[in-house]
Amino acid sequence: MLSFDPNASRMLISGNEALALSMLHCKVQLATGYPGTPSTEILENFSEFGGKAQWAPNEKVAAEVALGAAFAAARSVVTMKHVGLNVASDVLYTATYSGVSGGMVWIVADDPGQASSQNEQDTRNHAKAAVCPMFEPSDSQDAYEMLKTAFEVSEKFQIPVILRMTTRVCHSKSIVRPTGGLEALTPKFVRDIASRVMVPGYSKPAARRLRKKMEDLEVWNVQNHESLVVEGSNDLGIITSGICFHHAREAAPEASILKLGMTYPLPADVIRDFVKDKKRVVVIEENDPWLAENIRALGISVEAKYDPVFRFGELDVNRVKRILAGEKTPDPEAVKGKPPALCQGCPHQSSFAVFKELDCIVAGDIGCYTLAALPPYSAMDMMIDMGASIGMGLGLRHVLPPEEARRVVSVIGDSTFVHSGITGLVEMAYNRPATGHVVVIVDNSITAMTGQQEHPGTGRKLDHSPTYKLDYTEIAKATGIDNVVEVNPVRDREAFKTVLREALSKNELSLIVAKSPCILALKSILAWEKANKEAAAKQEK
Ligand SMILES: Cc1ncc(C[n+]2csc(CCOP(=O)(O)OP(=O)(O)O)c2C)c(N)n1
Ligand code: SF4
Repeated sequence: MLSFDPNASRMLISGNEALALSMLHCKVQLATGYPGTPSTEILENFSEFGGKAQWAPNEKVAAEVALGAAFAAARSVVTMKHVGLNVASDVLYTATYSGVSGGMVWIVADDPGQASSQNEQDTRNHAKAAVCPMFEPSDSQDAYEMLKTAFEVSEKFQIPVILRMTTRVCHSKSIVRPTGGLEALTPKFVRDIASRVMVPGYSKPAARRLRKKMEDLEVWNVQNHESLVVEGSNDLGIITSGICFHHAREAAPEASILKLGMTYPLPADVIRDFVKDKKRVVVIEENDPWLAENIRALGISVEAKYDPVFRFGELDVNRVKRILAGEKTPDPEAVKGKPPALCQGCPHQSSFAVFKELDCIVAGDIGCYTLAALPPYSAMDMMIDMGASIGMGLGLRHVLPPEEARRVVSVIGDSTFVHSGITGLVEMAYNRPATGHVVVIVDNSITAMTGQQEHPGTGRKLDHSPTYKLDYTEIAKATGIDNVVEVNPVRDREAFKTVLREALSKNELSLIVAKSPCILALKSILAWEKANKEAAAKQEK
């Protein structure tokens, strides 16, 4: 539900809300993505504004859909969290070669400090490796403006552009004054096989064209001065980007600051000009020392943060002060909060109690149910990335002695199964372990961990309207799984235990769908279903 009036001239909104507003003003024709904290609300807000927003099964598919729209000369956005870009990187690394006909912006949200992520990777490495121009907003107004500029760049240079957000910029509220958007584009298809079919004969010249675009883009970055210089003392200069700009201003109000807006390609001449009269220049940035390393690679001497201490976690004003003071001591121990836990009455509790009772070796996956790795359950033995449970479980089955292999079960959420579990089933039937294998989909009928998003298995779209519902049982049968059983682990815990025990004892391939809704989402699910039924009945009349 929107908490502000999108037509106001001044509003206090989050970075994610500012992006959705800017997407509306920029007349984005299609926005796709896959949920992931801290990026999820961008599409939800855009949909509430009446924009065309849709969840894809995963980030790779989302990026491909958005790319197709940009090939058809439309303006498109794809959203994801940082690890989502790993899934979609296969698209990005060649889409920069092919270029686009319309405008395409990849909004990728990093999570320094790992508020809700399995790692702390830095998207800026992907931007450089994929040769993709990149902007880094520092607050909501920046997010609003830079999306527009990102489209201008994308359309002028016919290239996808990354807008790199971070948790603090996504979720903090600051003032936005809308400044107007862009003229609408008119989608049309113009055949251009040499630019769009990346076989070596066409991709080799495309690679050269891309490098030339980056040279031109650097000139554009210098001339358009997407950077901001805050004049101050020549004793201390700070080069920064994103949220760190605000921390740096507060930590060192006397310093001169160069805030970089477009951080790839870097505006080398702007940086040289900034450092030339400064006695000392320090780079302030979260995550990897990416700016510092790339500025040094230009032959410009700058100080970087002390890496072993300041590479991890978000920065704040105190930590920036410590960096500027050249401190190398570890941060004071943070006060430990209450560890996260499954909600009271969560259906995952029943499933994991059974895995524990049966002494299963659980190859796990990502979702609310990952919390079952913590006490009191301690019932998940591994978790690496979305969809990995099935492959890892199969690997264990292939090498462990039979009596141990028969304890192995792969446990995966419903959204995660659709995201990247289906190919695991294909592998399971293709390279069948001697002891067979057992996969359990802990199906709570929603993407709970990121805040109750729909997915193809719920039968509802992003705006909760009805659509085709994926049938896990039919998928399993079609991929060659021997046994498929659906059981409610909450209402029928003993039946679930019996089904699982039997499946583990056979040398066969089994899929168990442990179906019981997320209790936090249940009320909303019932309301959406009721509204859809009523709408269908109205249409029939
Ligand atoms: C590649 C990637 N994309 C997105 C995410 C964010 N994320 C983590 S788990 C998850 C899905 C959780 O849904 P589900 O599997 O249904 O489990 P539930 O939380 O409902 O128990 C998402 C979107 C991620 N960690 N990695
Ligand atoms: S949100 Fe739903 S799935 Fe997640 S812990 Fe709570 S009840 Fe369980």
